[in-house]
Amino acid sequence: MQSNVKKIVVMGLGYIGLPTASLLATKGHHVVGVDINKAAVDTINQGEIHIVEPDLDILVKSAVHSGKLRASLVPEEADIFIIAVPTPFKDGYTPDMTCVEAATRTIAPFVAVDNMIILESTSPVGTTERIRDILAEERPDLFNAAGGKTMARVMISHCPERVLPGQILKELVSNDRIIGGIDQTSREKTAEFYRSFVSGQVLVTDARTAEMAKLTENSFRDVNIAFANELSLICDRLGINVWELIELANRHPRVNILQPGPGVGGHCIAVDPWFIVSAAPEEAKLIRMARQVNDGKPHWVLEKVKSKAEKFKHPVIGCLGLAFKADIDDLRESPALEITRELIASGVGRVMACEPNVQGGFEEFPLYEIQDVLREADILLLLVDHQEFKGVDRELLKEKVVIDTRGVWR
Ligand code: SAJ
Repeated sequence: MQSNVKKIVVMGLGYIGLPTASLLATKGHHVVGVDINKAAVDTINQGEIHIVEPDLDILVKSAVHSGKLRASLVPEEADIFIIAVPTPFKDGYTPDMTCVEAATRTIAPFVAVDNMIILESTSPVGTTERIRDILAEERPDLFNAAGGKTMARVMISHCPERVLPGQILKELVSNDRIIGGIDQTSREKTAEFYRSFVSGQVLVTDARTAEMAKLTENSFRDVNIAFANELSLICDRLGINVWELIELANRHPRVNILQPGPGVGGHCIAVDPWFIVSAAPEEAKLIRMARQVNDGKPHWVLEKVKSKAEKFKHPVIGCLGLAFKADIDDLRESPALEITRELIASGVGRVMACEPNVQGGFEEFPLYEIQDVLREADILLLLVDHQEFKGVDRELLKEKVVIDTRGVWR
């Protein structure tokens, strides 16, 4: 085996782990992707994918067919272990680290001296140190005690994933990366590994700063979206078009306001700020408030629809879009889905939902074609700025009550 070709185990084959594993395999490394989901493992071993992301199918197919990538339910010995498992929150908005801890304990028997362990999952501050402590507990032979300090004989770093769903393959290579090591060797050697496949800059720091940097990036976005969402409520009260307002204000050279919407969805921005709030509840006032503003927006939209529906005897409400953002099929934490479900449950009228990126329907409700919704609905509720909705003939909207939460039809 060439010295720069490594054996790599990737723990977790989701939106981050699978693209990463496939990319590394196409760079010539021998990659074993590990997941607890047998159906996902079988699908990948057939060269197919269980998630939707542009061009990922081609990459996975080529990685699997080259023999460099295979999926498995169990890890094995390797040079590098990458952990890319979910880090959700539990009741009370505290981080649920079960998957990271389980992945660490699962790889522990296979780790050898001089191996590299990399945590990519977005994690609360202190998680990389926690991985070190779990390993020290499971495998004391991987650590030296010197001068009262425990020195790891393995490299452990945090390299937070930063890719945008919908652009994962491009951003996996082009984004700058932050490497936070538990010691100098960890950060330098891990940075060297990332520089071998990343074209962006690779910046090094300590593990806690790297963890906080990732949480900060997503909180920055959440706070700024909350500002836009709060403006949309204020403008509604004052009879001002918020989209025109933002466009005008953004012509100032130092102003860059984001876009209001029906709320913030996805598994990242709606989750990660809570990791900061839970670690520093006294101080993180603005970050908590932003979460509350964004989480309150679906309810505001719901009330808006209900008040418009009052003037109809048997209102038909068309919900356009269910995904958490434009041109994807991802429904996780989606405010559009939440609003649609609550509208149905409220019994305020007949709801016709349309989601062009999802095939078939849902257990609780059917999906309709856009033409049928446009024809039959009294109230059109635009929830996601999908391409399919942007081109709708404005003439068809004239007879309808339109609630456009994304400013697509203004
Ligand atoms: N949204 C708005 N208004 C905006 C921008 C977004 O309402 O102006 C909404 C979207 O509709 C969506 C939510 O925010 O519901 C989040 O969408 P997004 O496109 O901003 O971000 P994500 O969650 O798809 O990906 C984010 C990215 N982080 C940043 O941009 C700082 C990505 O780079 C991260 O890798 C990802 O989180 C992650 O995995 O943490």
